[in-house]
Amino acid sequence: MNRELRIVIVGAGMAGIATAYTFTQAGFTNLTILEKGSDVGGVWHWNRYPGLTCDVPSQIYQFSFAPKPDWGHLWASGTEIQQYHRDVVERFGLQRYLRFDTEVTEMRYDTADCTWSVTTGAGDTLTADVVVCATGVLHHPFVPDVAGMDSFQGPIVHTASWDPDVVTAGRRIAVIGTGSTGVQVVSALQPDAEAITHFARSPQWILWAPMGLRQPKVLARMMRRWPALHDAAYRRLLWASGILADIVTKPSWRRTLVQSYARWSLRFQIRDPRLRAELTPDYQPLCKRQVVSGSYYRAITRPNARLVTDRIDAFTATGIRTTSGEHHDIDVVVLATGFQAHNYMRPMRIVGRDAMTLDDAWVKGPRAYRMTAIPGFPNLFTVLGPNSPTGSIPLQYSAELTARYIVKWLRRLAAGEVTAVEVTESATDEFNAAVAEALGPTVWNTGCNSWYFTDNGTIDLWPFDRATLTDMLSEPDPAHYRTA
Ligand code: NA7
Repeated sequence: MNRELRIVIVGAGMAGIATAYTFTQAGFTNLTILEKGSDVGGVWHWNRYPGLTCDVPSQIYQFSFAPKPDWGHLWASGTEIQQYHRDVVERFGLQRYLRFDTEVTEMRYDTADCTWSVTTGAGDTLTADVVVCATGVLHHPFVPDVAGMDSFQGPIVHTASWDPDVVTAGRRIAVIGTGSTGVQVVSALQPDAEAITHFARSPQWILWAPMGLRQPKVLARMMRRWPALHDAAYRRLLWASGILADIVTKPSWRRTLVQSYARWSLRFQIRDPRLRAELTPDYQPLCKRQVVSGSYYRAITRPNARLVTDRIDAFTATGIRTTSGEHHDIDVVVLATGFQAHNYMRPMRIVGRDAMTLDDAWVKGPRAYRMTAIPGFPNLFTVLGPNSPTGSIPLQYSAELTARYIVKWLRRLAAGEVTAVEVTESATDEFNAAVAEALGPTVWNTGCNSWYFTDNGTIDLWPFDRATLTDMLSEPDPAHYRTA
């Protein structure tokens, strides 16, 4: 290498860890990872609500370079996943690059030097040759603006900023939101609540799965003893995940079968026709991010639980009033109302070439080239950026692949072959046109609203299969980049 690149990675969540590992393995060790939280893990650091469980099986929700044979459950809890991230960071010596409690507020590109000035909330400025934004997708909690919220006298807690001091046992709890989080939190809080009211503006399809199943200890012993077996199991699961990508991206009998299973999950578990009608969505299964649970339908039929499908009109001092005029007396409100999923690295101010801001570049919604490069922003990459496969392909796979792709540019920059690299507008347009076309037949486009949609009505997902993902990110195409 002719020069040592100064690299800043923003974010120490799953994408940031995958990137840091990949870069250090490739010999790029002049790294600083800036993390606004006090720990690694990203979404698994911020989310600590009761019942938090990953809806992807643990043996596939892990880094390929750090297989964990002994997950406690087939679907791991948030706590166990968070510990896994800490362990990986320690095992690969990544702590030395980390700066916690450091929020990036601004990044500014200097065209003359081909460097980025990265400013933190504390007012420090770092100079970087390359910046990687690994800032996550489900990051900024969405808090609805409901009339009278300020007047409510009890605690209101968002699941993504859970307050462990909030007492829920023996209380009358309201849970607002029916996504994966709402379903998990209702299931977890119902047994000890005096009463739990689930406000369901739009019911979701819920696939039954035994989410509480422990991973057999013998499996861990076998995989520890024969790593090749573990490796084979991982690759088999990766292959199996391809079936999911196929199901969601192309109409087929396989999609119909899974959708029938979702309908069956409801019919089989909810016998009361009135409740079943209330729990039946008016869109196709799999259209929204699919909710998976083995306990929700049981919880919502308990005597202390109630489903409310009337719209919320307002909060009062003592509860919630719905549009039918009914008042629900409530002690604690849990907002399981999701995230502003398309903010990515904002609200940080990013100023690229020719004083272009990211807000200007994304005025019509977030867009990038192959999830990772943005025209106007040289020497800046995203890992799990716009159009990441949050609905189909394992995110660790995608993050590692993207990091390896970026390494190809790091090598050329370090060798002095180029000092600046920027994706072209035309390559980005071409990629986005292909994405838009491929999104047509996906199940996400069959008539529901979900966090997959941007404010501009586009779907922020990856509509291709894993082979296409791998192919697109195997080697940078020089024709798609402008270099200096
Ligand atoms: P989601 O899936 O975005 O769900 C948010 C829920 O909150 C959804 O049911 C919304 O109803 C509901 N919501 C939002 N605002 C309101 C108001 N004002 N009134 C009533 N209901 C409201 O977030 P999650 O945290 O559950 O899951 C996010 C992802 O994390 C999940 O997909 C997995 O990938 C892991 P709506 O459907 O808009 O009518």
